[in-house]
Amino acid sequence: MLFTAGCGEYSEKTVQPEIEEEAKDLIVVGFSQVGAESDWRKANTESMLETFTEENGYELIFEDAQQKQQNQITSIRTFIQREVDYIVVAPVMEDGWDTVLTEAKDAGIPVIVVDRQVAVEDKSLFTCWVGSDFELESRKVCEWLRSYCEVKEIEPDTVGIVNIQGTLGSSAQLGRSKGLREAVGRNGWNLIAEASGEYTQAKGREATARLLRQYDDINVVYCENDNEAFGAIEAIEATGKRVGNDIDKGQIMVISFDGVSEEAINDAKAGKISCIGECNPLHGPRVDKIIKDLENGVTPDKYEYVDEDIFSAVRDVRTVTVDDTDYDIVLLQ
Ligand code: GYE
Repeated sequence: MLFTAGCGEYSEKTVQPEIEEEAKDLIVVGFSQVGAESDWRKANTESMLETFTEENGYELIFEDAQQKQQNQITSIRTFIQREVDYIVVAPVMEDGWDTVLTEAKDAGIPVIVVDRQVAVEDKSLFTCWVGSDFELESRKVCEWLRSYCEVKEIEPDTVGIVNIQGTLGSSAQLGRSKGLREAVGRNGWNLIAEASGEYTQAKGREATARLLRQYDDINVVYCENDNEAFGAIEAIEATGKRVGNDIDKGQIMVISFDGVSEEAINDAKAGKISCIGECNPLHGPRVDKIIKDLENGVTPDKYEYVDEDIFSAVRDVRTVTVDDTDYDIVLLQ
């Protein structure tokens, strides 16, 4: 650089500094992702990778935690050492963040939490959160089941549910299990058993198969995501039973969450998944907007909930009402 200074014939002289300037201006984001356990997660990762590109003014350091919180803590410490501009974390579970987030705060690095939440007493340990209302998703789906049973004149005490839970201690699991338990209490259904399928197809299949061997009065398998539902369907069909809505005629109904993959939507169209509570994974642009706001001195909302639908191919229920709000079912054809 010094060498070329003043030598007009070197075109690098004018080009070079601009490139360096640009490189310096990139906003460095360290993102700790949960893993690659589900279709939802893959879509979420894609949304983040598509958004945080150099073209959009970012340098992204992406770390996959393989569903282990300890890996996330290690990644966050590395981000702090590397003095990133922002830390973005999709936390595996809610508890256990106080120490590492205090370290980030002491280093003066803003932390944006995405998807699941962190349960920290001191809310100043993170800048803001954006994601889904998992309990609301569950309440909508449970209200769909209540309406369906009402229309079909299925007695509440004949409804026997097993809950294939997500990763225990994650917000998505806590919210979806809470919504179900409350609906069970309110409606007089039977919650026969709960077991985690860790949001994967393989574990969902295993857990469902085990419960089907143990109990013979299961007629609803409530899966806390679609991938577990794929596994549940395989497990049910392997016993020779039929998957479907007609639980008063011996079929086993599968209910789930996400509605992200074509496979899930096709299963719903085919009547194999009766109802899906949508969970929106496209958080890249939302986090981008938050960072832009922060860069411009605008304080983002502490909690930002995204709007979500409810999908079904069953034509008997058209709307569900939760907390005085009506949600039209997106009827799949
Ligand atoms: O529903 C599931 C994923 O936290 C919302 O995690 C997310 C959940 C999603 O593995 O498929």
